[in-house]
Formats: sequence, structure tokens, C-alpha cells
Amino acid sequence: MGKAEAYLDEVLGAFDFGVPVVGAVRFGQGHINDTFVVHTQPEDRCCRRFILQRMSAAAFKRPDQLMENVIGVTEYLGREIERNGGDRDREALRVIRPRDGGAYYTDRDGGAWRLYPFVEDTVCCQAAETPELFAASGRAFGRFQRLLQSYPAQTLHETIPRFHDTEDRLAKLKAAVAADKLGRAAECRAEIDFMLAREKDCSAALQALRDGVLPLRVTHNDTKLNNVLMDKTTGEGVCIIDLDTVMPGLAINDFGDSIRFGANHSAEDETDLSRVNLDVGLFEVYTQAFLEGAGGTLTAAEIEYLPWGAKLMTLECGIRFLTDYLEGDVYFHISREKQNLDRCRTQCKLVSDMEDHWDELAAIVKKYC
Ligand code: ADP
Ligand code: GN1
Ligand code: MG
Repeated sequence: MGKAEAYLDEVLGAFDFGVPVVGAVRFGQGHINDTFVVHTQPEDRCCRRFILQRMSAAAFKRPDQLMENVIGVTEYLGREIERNGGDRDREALRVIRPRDGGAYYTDRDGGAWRLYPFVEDTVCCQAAETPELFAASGRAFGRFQRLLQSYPAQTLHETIPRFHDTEDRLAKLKAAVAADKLGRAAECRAEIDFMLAREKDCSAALQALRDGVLPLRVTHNDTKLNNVLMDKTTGEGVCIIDLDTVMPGLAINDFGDSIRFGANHSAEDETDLSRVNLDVGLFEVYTQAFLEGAGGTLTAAEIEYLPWGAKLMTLECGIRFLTDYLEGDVYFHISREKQNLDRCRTQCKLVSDMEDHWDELAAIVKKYC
């Protein structure tokens, strides 16, 4: 499979845009899919835009099952939003089918492409520029959780098996270290040891699930700030995107992944670690907002485990970046050398910060229990 750009002509021809297409250009800062914005030129209105994506073949082995999930979830959300008097086309994604009527288009080399309308008058943030904005994302992800609480979980396919199985992620890291395919393990010794020293932690949430302390729910599983579109004017969360990993999972992981990415003031690949610090104030802002959005759907045990969600998602993401670095950067998109190692290092720093502030984090969630 070649660079996504090489297939654009073929793929654009496979969809009926209803108006002439002007062109498509790369868009956004996702690490997984190849995303393009398509510009069209209608005669009587301003340019309508679309989001065209080639789903990552490295991440998703079964695009058919993935799209079945996405269509099921977006249609369900659409109905819930309409029932609550919301604007369906702004607050939920809508899959646009290719001319052949399928859920997505398969190009000449097997690449799977899908199309959505561009949700206009929104912004997509790469960092929590203000506490208000971070709170708005928390309310949106909490609401997402609430809207899906009665979704038939058994109909969802597991698009990435063992996605947030932190024990398995550590096992995969150990295998990558043992294989050391590119001879990179020596330079990552400190990071490898950091992960190995936390082997017991990797079981904390999974054990609570096995013990029946934490319930399985329908969750998003990739709740980065840049996976929610915010209203350009009000700053409120409008539409949750990136539904590739909506699967049965733990609510604490949805909470935790947002904290991992948003409760600090540095980029995920920052190389100056003195700038990478957990902001406990933002942790509290997000806790309050997420629980407000979730509107009573979380149990007391889930709330108590929220700091674990934050620590585990950060640790797990660090393990995944490190594994990918050792395996030759085959999963996460990179734009420079050692970017995955730098990403891993920021996650280690944040995990250490969470450990140092553990009692404070526990006290904060207790306040909202
Ligand atoms: P990835 O899995 O690679 O992160 P996403 O589905 O998150 O892919 O899309 C990448 C980026 O494209 C998003 O962060 C956002 O900026 C933009 N995007 C995706 N879907 C839409 C949409 N329907 N409307 C506007 N922007 C979108
Ligand atoms: C990926 O797709 P994107 O860029 O929103 C990844 C997440 C990681 C994240 C780290 C399907 O998210 O699991 O936490 O990168 N998504 C997938 O930034 O693996
Ligand atoms: Mg994304």
C-alpha cells in the first residue's frame, strides 16, 4: 500500500459529492489514519467540505467490522441527540456511503476509505488552552458515555483486540525488547526499566474488572482533546469524533486518556521534560466536568478509580510508544526521528508526577463521589 495521496483521484471518484470537487489536502494531527479535507465548489453556496480518511491498515485489520460499529454508533447517537432536541448533523458524525452503496470504499490496493461531512464552525485543539475549554471537553466525553449507556454492547466488534489491556501491552513491550529488531533497546534502557518496575500497576484496573468492582461499558477509548470538536464561538464541545475504538471498555480509561493528554501544558512529544508537568488544577477541572456530563452514570467505585484511569492510560500509552519505537515506528505516524521515544518519555514524566501527587488526586475524586 503506497502513500495515501497516490489514491486520491480514484477515491474521490468513488463518492458522489453532489457538487464539483476542487481538491483534497492532508488535514489534522491524528496519529493513526490518513485524513484529508475535501473542498468542493457548489454554484450557489460557499464551499462545502468533507473529511475523507484512509483507515490505518496497521491499526485496523477489519475495516468492515469497524465501519459497522461506526454506523451503529453514529445512528444511535443521532437518534438520542434528536430525542433530546439537539442538532443531529452537528453533534454526531454521519457516514456518507460511496457510490457502490457500501459503508466505505476499497481502493485498488485494498486501502479502506470513508467519508464524513466536515463539521463546520468548530475548532479542534491540540492543547487545553484554558480550563474552560478543558472542562467543555470533559462534559462532552462524559455526555458521550451517558448517551451510550444503553447501547447494545454485544453488537460491537472489538476493532483492536485487547486495546486497553495494559498487561498485554507490557507483554508486547517485553517481546519487542527481546527481539530488538533495530538495535534500539540499549538507548531506551531507562524507559524500559521504568515500565518494568510498574508491572504490578498494569493489573490494577483489569483486576478490579475481573473482581466485578468496575463494570464494562460502551466507551470511546481514545478521548484525546483533539477527538472532540468545539464550537468556534461558544467553546462548548459539539461533536465527538474518531469513533474507531468505540468498544466495551472502562469509563475510567476514557477519563484517564483525557487527563493524560490534556492535564498538562506541553506537547505529547516535548523534548524538554522540565516543561512536562501534571497540572493538578486541570485534573480537578476535568473530574468535575466529566462527572457532570456523565450525569450520575458512574458508580462510586468507578469514581474512586479515576486516578488509576489517568495513571494507567499514561503508562500504557508510554509502553505503546516505546514498543513502536523498538519495532521501527510502524504504528504511530511520526514526522521526525525518535518522536515515539520522545513521546514515551513525556508519558513517563507524567506517570511520575501522578505518583508524586497521588494523595491529592485521590482527595479530589473523593470530593465528587
Ligand atoms: P486519527 O485516528 O488519525 O486521529 P481522526 O478521526 O481523529 O483520525 O481525524 C483526524 C483529525 O481530523 C481530527 O483530529 C480533526 O482535526 C479532523 N476531523 C476528523 N473528522 C472531522 C469532521 N467530521 N469534521 C471536522 N474535522 C474532522
Ligand atoms: C492515537 O488516533 P489518535 O491520534 O486520536 C491512538 C491512541 C493513542 C494516541 C496517542 C487507534 O490516537 O490510542 O492514545 O494516538 N489511537 C489508536 O496520542 O491507536
Ligand atoms: Mg484522532
